[in-house]
Amino acid sequence: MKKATPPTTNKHLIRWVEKMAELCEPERIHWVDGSQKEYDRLCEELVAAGTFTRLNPKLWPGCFAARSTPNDVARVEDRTFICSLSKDNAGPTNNWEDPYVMRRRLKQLFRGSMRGRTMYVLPFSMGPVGSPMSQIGVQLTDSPYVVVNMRIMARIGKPVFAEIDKDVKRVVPCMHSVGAPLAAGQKDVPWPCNDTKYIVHFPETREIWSYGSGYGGNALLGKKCFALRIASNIARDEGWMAEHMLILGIESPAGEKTYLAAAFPSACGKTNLAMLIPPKGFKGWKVWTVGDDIAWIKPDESGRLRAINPESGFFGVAPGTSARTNPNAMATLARNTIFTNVAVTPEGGVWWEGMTDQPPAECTDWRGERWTPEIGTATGRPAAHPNGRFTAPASQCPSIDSDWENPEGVPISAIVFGGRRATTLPLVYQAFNWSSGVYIGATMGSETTAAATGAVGKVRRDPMAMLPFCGYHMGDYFRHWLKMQRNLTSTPRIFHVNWFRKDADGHFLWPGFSENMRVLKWIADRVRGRALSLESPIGWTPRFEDMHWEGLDFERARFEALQQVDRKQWKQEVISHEELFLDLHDHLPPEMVYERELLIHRL
Ligand code: TSX
Ligand code: MN
Repeated sequence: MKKATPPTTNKHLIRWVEKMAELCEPERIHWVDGSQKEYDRLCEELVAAGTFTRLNPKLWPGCFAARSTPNDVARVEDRTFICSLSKDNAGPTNNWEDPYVMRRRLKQLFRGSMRGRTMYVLPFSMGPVGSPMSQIGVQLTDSPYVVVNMRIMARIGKPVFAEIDKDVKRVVPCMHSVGAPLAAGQKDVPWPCNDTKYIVHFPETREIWSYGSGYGGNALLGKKCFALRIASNIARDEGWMAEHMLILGIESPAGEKTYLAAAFPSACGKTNLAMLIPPKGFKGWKVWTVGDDIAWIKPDESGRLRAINPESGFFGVAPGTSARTNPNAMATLARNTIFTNVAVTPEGGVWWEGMTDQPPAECTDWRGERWTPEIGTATGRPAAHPNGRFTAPASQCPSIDSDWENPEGVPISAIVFGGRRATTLPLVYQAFNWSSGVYIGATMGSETTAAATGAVGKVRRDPMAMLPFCGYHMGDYFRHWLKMQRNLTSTPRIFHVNWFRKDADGHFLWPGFSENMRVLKWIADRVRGRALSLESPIGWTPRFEDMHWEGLDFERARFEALQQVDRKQWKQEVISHEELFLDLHDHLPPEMVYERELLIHRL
């Protein structure tokens, strides 16, 4: 094996890389410097390997499209493990395996797993390099696709090695192999992966081991694995929060900025909200984007919460993204973007369902097969995979906030929970206080939309949108949320929103999208003590006259239907809260039981 001089003086790191190379037996080791030159060369190699198609530079400058194999298109929750020493610490909502047993199994899987391939040593910083809120990891991976995606999603390379060499921060080791070693002379495939997949977290030793997948959250280990599952453990131990939240700033015409963080389960349009453009009637108002997926939130010296976006790019779902639903996203992904599992047009462009009203006359679908609208209708196959993605630099977003890379983060005045609910949940309401807000987050749920994942329209509880991402017991996580209040001089106000309530005929009551600005404005006004509301059994709800209606003709009666708190429906709702709580019972903080009792009494 050829050996290069490591660009680091950190002995632990060098020794670990040597040990892992001995285990995985790669043909060569490449220390990633993170430069543009290196990125361009890796992209060239991916084109040569057939993994990437270079898009037409006149239409999509600096863009590439990749197709995965059909068995590697999404996160694999049933193959995701939290291997804490005690099963009890992982809780009933995580898969658990004994860390000693799992380590032995992983050693076997990784033995020789990189044969014939390059092992990339990829240092990354989650959060701006040098920020007191940032965390550092090093991912060893045999996937150049992962390296180029990580360069968009995180700060990588030389500046991070420099940070590691200061030796002041603990480095999280992240092992990744697609699990497809090459025999001598064996030809590679465009998307190597393995049918056997493991996404494994060791919370006590702060380690990640990922095997068999090259896709998104399974392989870009800085994101869900580190920034949520491992970071939630670090945050609990250190008194901060690692949350599955977007961060946005609302700016008034007077230039006053109010930042909020918001948690939504999938298929609620989180990225669309993060990049919202105010509608007519909001002259001089702006929404600024800090992040669309993850927030690290920490109390500052004065006892206020401040948040950073640990990522530097957007790994967004392509289908449904259009100039109508999210013009800022379309502008962001117009250049220097990697597309995965979308359709490619004969002109060298990309297309996905919902991008334009008219599909292209012909294209290559995400499986690499010829697709026409007629074939689509006949076979029922979409051109793009429903989980097809864009990986785009956050810096290219027209609405990116001036403080999005502030090492101190931005001050958080409000926390918003949301879900997709056809009934029961009003458009918006405000929690009475911190603990009733934690209850609202703990009991939030969303109706399923994808037929593939069970019954459509069934409410699935997803506390704080963290069910697949909390790296320890959900009950302890609620306790941590409650405890956070004690370190704060002022807590953010907590709200719940629902853009998806329907009338008796099954029509959406609320236009959503840009018009959500009206809700954001009420939230910002509430935070600053400027908007009135009514006390309802579930929390504070705006009256028609408390909302800004300029530019939208919206009937009072319709708003009242949207905001209605139906006691009968809510009694059913409280009963279904109990189902989740039963599972978590032995770790559930008593406050959650008290809040439920109070809610029942008010109903
Ligand atoms: O993202 C959405 N948002 C948030 C936008 C900032 N979506 C898309 C969800 C799938 C990812 C929404 N869909 C929203 C919403 O606020 N609301 C709806 C429901 C809806 C859909 C269509 C219409 C109205 C509401 N009306 C017309 O298409 C004309
Ligand atoms: Mn997410």
